[in-house]
Amino acid sequence: MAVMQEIETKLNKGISVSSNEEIYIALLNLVKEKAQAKTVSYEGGQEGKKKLYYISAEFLIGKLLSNNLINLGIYDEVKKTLQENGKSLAEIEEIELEPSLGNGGLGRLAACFIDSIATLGLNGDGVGLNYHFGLFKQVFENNLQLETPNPWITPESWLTKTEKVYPVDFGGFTAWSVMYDIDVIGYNNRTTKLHLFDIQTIDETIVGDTINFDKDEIKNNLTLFLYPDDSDEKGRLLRVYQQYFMVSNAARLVIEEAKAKGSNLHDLADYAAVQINDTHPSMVIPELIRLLQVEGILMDEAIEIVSKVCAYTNHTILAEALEKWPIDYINKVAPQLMPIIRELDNKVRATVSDESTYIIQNNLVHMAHMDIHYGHSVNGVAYLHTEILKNSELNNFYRLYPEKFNNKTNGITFRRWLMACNPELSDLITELIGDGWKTDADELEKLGAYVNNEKILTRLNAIKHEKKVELADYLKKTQGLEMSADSIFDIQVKRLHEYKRQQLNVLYAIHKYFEIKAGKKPTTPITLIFGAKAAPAYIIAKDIIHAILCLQQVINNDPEVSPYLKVFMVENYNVTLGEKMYPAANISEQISLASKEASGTGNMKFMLNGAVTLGTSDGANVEIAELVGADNIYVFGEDSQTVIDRYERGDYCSRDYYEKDEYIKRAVDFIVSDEMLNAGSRENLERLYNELLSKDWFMTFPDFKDYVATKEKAYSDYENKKEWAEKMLVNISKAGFFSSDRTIRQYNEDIWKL
Ligand code: 26V
Repeated sequence: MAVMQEIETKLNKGISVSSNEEIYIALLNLVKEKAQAKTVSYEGGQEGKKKLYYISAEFLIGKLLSNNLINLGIYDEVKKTLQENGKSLAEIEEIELEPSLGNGGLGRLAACFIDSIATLGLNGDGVGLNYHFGLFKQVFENNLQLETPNPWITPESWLTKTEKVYPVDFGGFTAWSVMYDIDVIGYNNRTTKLHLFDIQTIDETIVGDTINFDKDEIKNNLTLFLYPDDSDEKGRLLRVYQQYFMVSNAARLVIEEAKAKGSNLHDLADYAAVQINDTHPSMVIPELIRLLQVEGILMDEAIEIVSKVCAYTNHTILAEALEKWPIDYINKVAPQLMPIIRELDNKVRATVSDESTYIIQNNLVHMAHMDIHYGHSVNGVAYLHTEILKNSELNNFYRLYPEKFNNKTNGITFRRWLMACNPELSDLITELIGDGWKTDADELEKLGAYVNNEKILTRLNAIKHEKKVELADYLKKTQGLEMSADSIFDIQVKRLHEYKRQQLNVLYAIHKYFEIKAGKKPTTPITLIFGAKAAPAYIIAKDIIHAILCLQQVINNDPEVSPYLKVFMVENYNVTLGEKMYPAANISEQISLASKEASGTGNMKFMLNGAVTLGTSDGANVEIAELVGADNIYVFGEDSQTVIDRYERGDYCSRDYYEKDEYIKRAVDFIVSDEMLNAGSRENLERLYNELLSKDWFMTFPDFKDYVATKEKAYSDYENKKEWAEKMLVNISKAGFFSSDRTIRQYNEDIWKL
């Protein structure tokens, strides 16, 4: 049946006489039906014996309609059909609410991975939690971030309620789960599933206008929010409840599905691979051991089986982000796990002399230690990151188990991050090299043949300009921000964290403001765009947001400066906004302190869309630099070893830099100037000022001078439109390596072996 008829059958009337809401629901149900038709079954002989369970506390999937239409191969037809009936697919997409089921990179990576798993036709599902509100929605008031609830579940949604329910035993009470599924539609391939577990007794009415709620009644609140505020005891405890609920359900699913395929559980590793995405799902190890014991398998064998099934991915080297749960918490939440965890720890103590690797230390359970001792694989997420894990952060473990360590450089799905968000560029690429790149990303290399082709370079520039106009229009309409597409779009979008150093970009903006006042005007005006959410309890991160918003007010209202420099902070940066921002960027800011950003994936999205990176030698930037060559990236700052050594010596003194460098002093002092204090709050601005002067823990001052010089070089190179377009083209042509299809192939070859 033609798509037109299919939609109208769902609508039970003509498209042209239907509302956008009705059409959205018709499309949603049509897609679900088509997805269902592409699921495969073990009984049907199409599904393999071994299955991957990618367990993750976060799946930042973003809106699904467009992506699903693309992966089903009907996007163009639907768009055209709607157009012919006076409707706009873009407007219909606006109706869908974004499920914000993740914080940032880690959650978005999981979403890219399940897309690639389905696209490669691999037998693997995602397993996570069905948060009702997800991450908070960010609103700005008085130049400050406020957090409000962000509901996304509507009566008709991508969720399908399944029959699967499990009792989960917590200390003192039992709660029943219910499993919801979201179809994961591979590009021209099969459908797999994202299983999201919910608690049957969830009570949304607990939530009012804020993200504060009664954290006591676990039965009613377990899946309300993603990572609720963990600055207080109850919040942290709730997080342990969430984690145990997630893995207990996952473990049952693993065992049940393996048994259904004929496993006797002694051979579980032939039926299941479990990927532990950071330490949030680590309790799956003792939980699986426990369930195997319930099934009659003895402890030692159960441990051996589980070790063959489980593999762990590390996503950060920040010590404060490595989870360590008090024994008391685990005893309260899941007392049945503690004897098993003790046994696991005792076995380590009996055989390993290095005490730093023990699982239980000072009454804390080190989750990553459990994963490394009792999983068969430990991987980092970029070359440099894995090297740092092996040689510094996890060196004690690397010496015990060198064979377990491996690198899997992150990737992104090109379906969402090019085909869907930048159809103009996607079409140009296909026109030039055919559409093989859509399934074999390495084919993008063929674009290299066009680096000297002026016509193509001109078209590339035209597309970039068009995407800038689109972004400018969108931000004007939705947020009242006014920017000119004729300026340089220099964009930094990512979570707000001191190590990512948005504050360094802020210091640059202030520096430039003074330079312009002094008469040094840029040839092309500069637009600095930020987007970032700060964790609700992360005080300094919120102060940095405050500083950016104050600066936006001061600079954009200064008639002397604003024709040449503007600063914007977009509100509520999320996947949907990212899809509009990456294609519009000229410069991609990746300025984390070297050694601190495990990989980054935004850097890849910018590159793929023809932005040129301005970055430190950190995370995957290192691999980008190697691929594109020194002429096509702007690298600055100290390298990771210099940084690691300085931390080791502990002799960094930010005040020394401040006193010796007049430009640093001028920029830092401006944070508490009358202009800024007029726009904002003394308390926040002084706190940031003092933090930089007394700590600057992430060493912005040592990199400041090089950052300014390198950024100026990039801006001046931008003036040569042709050469800049060449850089864009080289970046796009070398981006194939960062397809998550490549990453997933490597996970499968080295770890899962499906
Ligand atoms: C978590 C926390 C929690 C509490 C205190 C501070 C803090 C700081 C960082 C984190 C991040 C946890 C893990 C994470 O999201 N890592 C990100 O994973 C991405 C996908 O691998 C990677 O691209 C990013 O570089 C990495 O930061």
